Amino acid sequence: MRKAFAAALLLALAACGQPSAGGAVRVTLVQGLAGEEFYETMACGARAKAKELGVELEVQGPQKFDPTLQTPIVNSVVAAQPDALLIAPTDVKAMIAPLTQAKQRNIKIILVDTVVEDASIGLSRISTDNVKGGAAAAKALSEQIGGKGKVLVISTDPGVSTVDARIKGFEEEIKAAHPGVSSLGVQYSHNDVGEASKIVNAALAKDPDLAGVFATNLNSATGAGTALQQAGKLGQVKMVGFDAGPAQVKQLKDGVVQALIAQLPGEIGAKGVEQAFAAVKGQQVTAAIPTDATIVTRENVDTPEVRKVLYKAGC
Ligand code: T6T
Repeated sequence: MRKAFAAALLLALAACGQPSAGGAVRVTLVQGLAGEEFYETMACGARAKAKELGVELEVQGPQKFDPTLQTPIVNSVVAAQPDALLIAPTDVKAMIAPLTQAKQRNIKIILVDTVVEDASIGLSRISTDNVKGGAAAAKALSEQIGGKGKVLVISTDPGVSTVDARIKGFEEEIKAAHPGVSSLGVQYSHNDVGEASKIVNAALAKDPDLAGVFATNLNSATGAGTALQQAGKLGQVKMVGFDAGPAQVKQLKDGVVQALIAQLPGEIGAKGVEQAFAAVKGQQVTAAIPTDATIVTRENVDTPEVRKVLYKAGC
């Protein structure tokens, strides 16, 4: 009996994790997707700020942008009990339950980039104004196609707050101010480059007069651009993509894509650490922090201000 009690106690202690040796604030960043340039740039910003504040930062992420892969990561982070969790939730609904567990264990949660539908989760939410970004993409694409023609939107999955907001902004802007542009609607690539290419190939077969494509994130843009290039449609079909990783910048310079909407993932990560630190120290946190976006074109891509906002594969 006594032995069983002692074993249970040991297990419970292990689940509580180890406090930092030096008493530093312990923060874990759970990315939406490991190794992807948007989230790697975010991690770089978070690491730099953590160093400045003396925060112990761990970074983890799933191999796919998928709540079934992100949930076990969150569960193991909760078991290790850091002081704060910065997370880009991969689904507005599916990530509520694991994050509620984290909240119940008194881990301070800061949402970076994406959010969940439960407004009580996330002491601070830091992200681009994605509706505005989607509207900017619509304006840029309409301008590229001379204000008329069919356009297609390629996104990842429904239920991802950021890309859903970009679609909303795009569709609203087209309806409100671009009467000659007709939207063929949204198709979902599950954030897979190959799937995004297939969607564009099928769209070109069905609508050979397709005039434009809006790709709502990195992988959608990479796949869509590759398909347009391989189909020999450069110049005929114009494209605007969200995000500005090395592959997107190359596509821009090669004339595959006409404009990119670059976010500030490094700043999102840095601000996330700042907010986490404040929350743990009982200082004031800011509920919502919007970060800027920049329209990148072939004309401005090599200017010093724009070079600063392009994403990196590592720090
Ligand atoms: O666009 C970013 C991010 O904002 C979005 O939530 C998911 O996709 C990216 O990581 C880029 O692939």
